[in-house]
Amino acid sequence: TGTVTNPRTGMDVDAFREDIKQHLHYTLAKDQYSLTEWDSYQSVVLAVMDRLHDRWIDTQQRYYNEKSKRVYYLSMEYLIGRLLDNMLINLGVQDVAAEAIEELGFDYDKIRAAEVDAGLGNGGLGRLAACFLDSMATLGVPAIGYGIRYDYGIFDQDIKDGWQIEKPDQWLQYGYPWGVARPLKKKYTVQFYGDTTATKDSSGRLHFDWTNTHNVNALAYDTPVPGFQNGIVNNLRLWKATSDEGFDLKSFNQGDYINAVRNNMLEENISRVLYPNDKVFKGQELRLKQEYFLVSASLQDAMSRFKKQFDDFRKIPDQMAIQCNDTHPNLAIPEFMRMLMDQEGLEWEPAWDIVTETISYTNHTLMPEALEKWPLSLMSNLLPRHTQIIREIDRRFLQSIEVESDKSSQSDKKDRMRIISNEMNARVRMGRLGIVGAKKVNGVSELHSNLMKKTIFKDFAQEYPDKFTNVTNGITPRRWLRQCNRKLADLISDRIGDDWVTHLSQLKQVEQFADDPEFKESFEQIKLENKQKLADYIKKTEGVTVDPHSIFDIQIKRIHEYKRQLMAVFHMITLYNRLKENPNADIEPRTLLFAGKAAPGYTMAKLHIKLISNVAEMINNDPEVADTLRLLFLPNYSVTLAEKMIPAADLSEQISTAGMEASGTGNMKFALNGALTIGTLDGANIEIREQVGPENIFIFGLTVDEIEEIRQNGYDPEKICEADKELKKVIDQIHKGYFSPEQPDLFHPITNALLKEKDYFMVLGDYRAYVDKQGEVEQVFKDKDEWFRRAIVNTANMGHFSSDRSIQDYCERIWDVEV
Ligand code: DL6
Repeated sequence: TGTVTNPRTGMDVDAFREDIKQHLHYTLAKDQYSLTEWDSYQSVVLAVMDRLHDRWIDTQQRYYNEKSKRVYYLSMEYLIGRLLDNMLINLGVQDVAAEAIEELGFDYDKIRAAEVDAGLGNGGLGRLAACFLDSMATLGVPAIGYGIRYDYGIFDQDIKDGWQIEKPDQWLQYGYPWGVARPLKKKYTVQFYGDTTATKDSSGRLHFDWTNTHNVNALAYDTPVPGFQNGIVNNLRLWKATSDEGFDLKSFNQGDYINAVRNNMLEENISRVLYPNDKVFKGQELRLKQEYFLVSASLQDAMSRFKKQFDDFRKIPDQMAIQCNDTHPNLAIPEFMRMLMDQEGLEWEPAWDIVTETISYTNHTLMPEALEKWPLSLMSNLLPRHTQIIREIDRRFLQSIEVESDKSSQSDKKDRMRIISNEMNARVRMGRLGIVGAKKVNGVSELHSNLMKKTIFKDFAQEYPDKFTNVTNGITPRRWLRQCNRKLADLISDRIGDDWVTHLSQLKQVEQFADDPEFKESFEQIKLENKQKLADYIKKTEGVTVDPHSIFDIQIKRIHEYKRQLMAVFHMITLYNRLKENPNADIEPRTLLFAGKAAPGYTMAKLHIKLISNVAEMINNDPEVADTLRLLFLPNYSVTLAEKMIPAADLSEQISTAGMEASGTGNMKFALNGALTIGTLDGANIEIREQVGPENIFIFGLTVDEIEEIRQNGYDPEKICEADKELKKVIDQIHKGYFSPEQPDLFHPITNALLKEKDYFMVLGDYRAYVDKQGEVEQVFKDKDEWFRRAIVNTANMGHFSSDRSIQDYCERIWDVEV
């Protein structure tokens, strides 16, 4: 795995141990008297980094020498989590390192735990980017991930008295040993504000200048991304905003040193903090600055790499594929046009051909409130030249579209398709810009890609039928099985070898053991051990005892009305009511676990957390039910917490309103680890059902078409509530303060949203189907043989959901890169 000749970076225990010792002494100046957990962790990281560096340099040199086409993945989010295990596994030295660490008298588990999660993302979109990095390196795709090195990633969540409290994420407090600052030979300056002027040159050609700008520097921090045991190390390059003395020259010249420096801080604010909103567009200027900052720095970097080896710009599409992770980096389109025209002197048409052969865009949501629509006034002030270019893109686009002959429908269609909306407060629609300027546009599951073409981008799909494609999401089997569930990984490898780690479809072979008693027993035993471990964690952190023999029913994801955590709570309350009415009711012991963050400004989601907490309080403290039911909201959901919870799950909750979850990726992680899914026909659940077979997944609820029909015919949640005694009781209890006796009207916003405001997410519409399906779950769970047969079949059929397959699809369908 790579060419290593230096004895210092040997892959054996002795070399490892000695290197760690050297770092402790010579890099960190620590001895046994002053050593802290952080120091031990850091010395291990430094030793791992030593081993990555040879391969990192080799890989990058090879890409250069082979003039490889590069994939530039642009993402505002990378939810990479902890890296130590990931690095060791991919280098193939996890056991070696563990031994070296133990020989030094350190505790491997404690060292792992000393690492802080790099939480530079909100949820699915950011975690997907992280899985893709792993897969691109594993497949040997010459890729660079570009992002922002936020000083503060996703906030830390505390739960106080049942309410979410946000605290700043201090991930950089002691430095980040996986990320190295790389002052580049050429400084990248990112411009903002200023004026544009057009001048004619001697040949009469218009030339545009962008002057009087505020400038910010982009400093690169690189983190190595090793492939799985293949000697390849790609790069994740995160930009930090810095300013230098050049910035506020005026203050400096006037001797106002303090103010000049203070203003520098304003510019550095660009990379200060990750916006914590999941699926709401807020339109703040600082966010637009962040987006442009990422785009500008990354494209400068990509272009300078290109120009080192090529001088014919027409070669760009053969040398680069740029992928925009959602619309957030879609300013890449006008920015690339600006660079090619204003800096490199190309005319519009050839520049446009290059851009539209190079940049592609992934859509991750259909929710209207998430779509980026920047006020034109804001954009033209911050990015005047880009705004001109977008206007011109829009003008040419509208001119080009074929419209029906009659005038009225012609203007209708044009109005519907404008990039810059034709309204009083005009807005720039970033999705449309992405479609017009991109080579390909993809959705993230079959259903989502189809709905995208049928709903929000219908006119565009008709206009550009070949631009639209699907790439179903995936997850990396390295982290989401090999790393988080070592015992299951080993059990599988024992039977079928370990090729599955990079060829996940090999798992299919496991299906033959679905009825093999020995295999099944081991599978079951491992699940139980994982549940016990999670139970220990819960005991330690929450002080609550949970029974590892109960059904571990888990919903972990952002808290959002469309994800319907509410429905799972309603089910729990229903079980509670049944038990209270009849202490002998036949109810299978169940532990319902939630974790997830709510956007700080999302009042309703925060109230959902409070409801869960209050119901938990009541259930867990009621001796009449506490042997059967347990409910917990585990604070501060993170990649690390997911790695503890997913291997311990029996039941995976994927219960979004059909049509609203673009894909989901948690659903794949759970099934891979042998949990059965209870879910709606939404996002990738549909493809999971196809893969595992309908008899091995608990599907319930309204379909997209049914929902549309019901909406058209008038949906009446009050009627549904009145007709269902159990549901009515749940709603009444919540409304009347049964779970909030000190403030009986506390949860009125919830019940009002469901009844008065017509339950947009159709929680009531799906409640009965869900509760009934949960009854089926209980029946199957009683039959352990059948349950684990299904669990094994689930694991065995997850091959399709490897992010390696997703990346292969991107390479074939979008990037034109051979793998
Ligand atoms: O594609 C990754 C992930 C999907 O699995 C989720 O279903 C989807 O909700 C999520 N989308 C976003 C979009 N956010 N914004 N804007 O996070 O993407």
